[in-house]
Amino acid sequence: MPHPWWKTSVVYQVYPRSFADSDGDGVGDLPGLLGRLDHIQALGADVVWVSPFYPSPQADNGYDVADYQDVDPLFGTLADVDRLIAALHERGMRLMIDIVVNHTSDAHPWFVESRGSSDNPRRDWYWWRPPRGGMALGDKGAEPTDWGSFFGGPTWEPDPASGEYYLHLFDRRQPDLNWENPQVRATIHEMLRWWLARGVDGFRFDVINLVSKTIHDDGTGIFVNGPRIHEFCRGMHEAAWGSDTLITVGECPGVSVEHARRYTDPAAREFDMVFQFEHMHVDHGPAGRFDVIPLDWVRMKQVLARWQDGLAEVGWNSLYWGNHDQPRPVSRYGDPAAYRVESAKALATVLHLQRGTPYVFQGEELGMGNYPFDSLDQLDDVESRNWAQAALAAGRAVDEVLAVVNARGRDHARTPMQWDASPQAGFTTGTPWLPVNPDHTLVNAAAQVGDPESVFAHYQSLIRLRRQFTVVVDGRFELLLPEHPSIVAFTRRLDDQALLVVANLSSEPADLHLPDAVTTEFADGPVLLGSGMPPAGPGRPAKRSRLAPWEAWVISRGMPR
Ligand code: TEU
Repeated sequence: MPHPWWKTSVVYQVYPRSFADSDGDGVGDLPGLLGRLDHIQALGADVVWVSPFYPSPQADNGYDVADYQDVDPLFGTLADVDRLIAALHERGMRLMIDIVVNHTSDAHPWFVESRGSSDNPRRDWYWWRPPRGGMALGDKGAEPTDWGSFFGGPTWEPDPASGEYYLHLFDRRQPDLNWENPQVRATIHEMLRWWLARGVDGFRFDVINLVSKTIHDDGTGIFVNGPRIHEFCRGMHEAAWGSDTLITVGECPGVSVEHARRYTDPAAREFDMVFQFEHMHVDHGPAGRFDVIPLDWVRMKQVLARWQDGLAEVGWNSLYWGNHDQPRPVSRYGDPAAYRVESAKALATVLHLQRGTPYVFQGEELGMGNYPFDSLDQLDDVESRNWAQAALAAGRAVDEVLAVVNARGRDHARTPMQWDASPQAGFTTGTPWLPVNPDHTLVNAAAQVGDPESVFAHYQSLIRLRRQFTVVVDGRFELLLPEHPSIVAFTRRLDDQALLVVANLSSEPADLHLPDAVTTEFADGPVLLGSGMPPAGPGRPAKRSRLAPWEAWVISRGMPR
């Protein structure tokens, strides 16, 4: 059975506000993206995922949609989307758009009507509830449930006009849609068909596993992987794209391997893959994102191996270290100060040679790092601002709060793309909405494209390996050295082909003791790709007993040369 096309794909994520600004207003836009497709094509990615560009008050930078079938003038026009689709298709590339339907913006006409009056036909398009237990609106504990918003505070916003609360799992300007209402589901299906008719090739579904909710009068209920979630996801698949082969990924906070098998089992006809978060939470303490704990690679390897094994027979993994919601990988997991290039390459090798579809977030292919925020006023992200405010109100010192946000904030991913060393990094001729990272004079595309030693070139090589060797796409994953504190080593096997991948994810040298059988098997195998290796290292890599900081390589066996 031939692969669906997306199984050999590599997806490049574009955050339109920060990618390329064509009109000098300091905010990226679609014509800017159109002008930079060569970069993405040269990298080797064949799918472009564009974060939301729809009309929006930008309370959450577009993840608060006020019209699903148009483009915010900030980003351009529908004609620009059509041009983008045509240009990508001419290049043999595809477009994946971001579908945010767990919630809308509070400026969306649906919500304006729903809020308008309790007997408005759209009232039931959202979750309205009276205060609990006969209490008065706004009383402490009167919220219909005790749920906490992802962005801090309660999930219920009081509406004095109607004396009721409405639900928002994220910001209060992002009211949740009521998917129990069949009209809501039918309207979303229609909207997806409308975009498909326009030529888009796939969808990224924002927090899609939160759309099935139960809310009981006693204040209990659930919203993660709710009781009708598979019915809703399958219903959407059947109604919107049926058996057309799109690329679809469901963002699913709180999803387990077991759940993911159900969401991504082709027979279930829901999604091709999901974004899971377990590997993103290895350095999160019990209080979540802003509860900073040290990274433990042994725990990280356990998570990665569990997902590789868990979806080996059924389903499919997405592979990512970063996106617009995460700090920059080289700063979070690497060593941008002493080993930026080596650590960026080693992290990429470990990710791209696993089984699944890799996602490259804009700038990751250049080794872009976190921005050195030196004041809380510089923050834009609603989640970080809310958390900082609450932390200060709880008496935490400004410096401490700044240090935490500098470790975990989402704004790091959202600083402008670094195209060259010019004052605004070639991103804009105006004043960027977020400051350009001062390291752009060193870390930029112009300095890397064409340089065989660059991080960019390393990503090109990894993507070429995926295209060249089916073992990279389909090979079974087997973790080696699970207890080693810094070395990530694994094999991939498919029929008589095999790869050995070894990386020392530390700024300290590390002793390597591979199982004898593995050493023997790969002793004479050619190095398909290596980085951070000491010049003319002593002997064949697989026989080596010591790895340099951030040294990484992949050796093959039984591959046609
Ligand atoms: O993100 C959902 C999500 O998981 C993150 O918001 C995360 O939970 C949060 O940062 C907690 O630390 C999606 C989008 O990717 C994100 O940009 C949006 O802000 C969010 O949904 C709401 O639409």
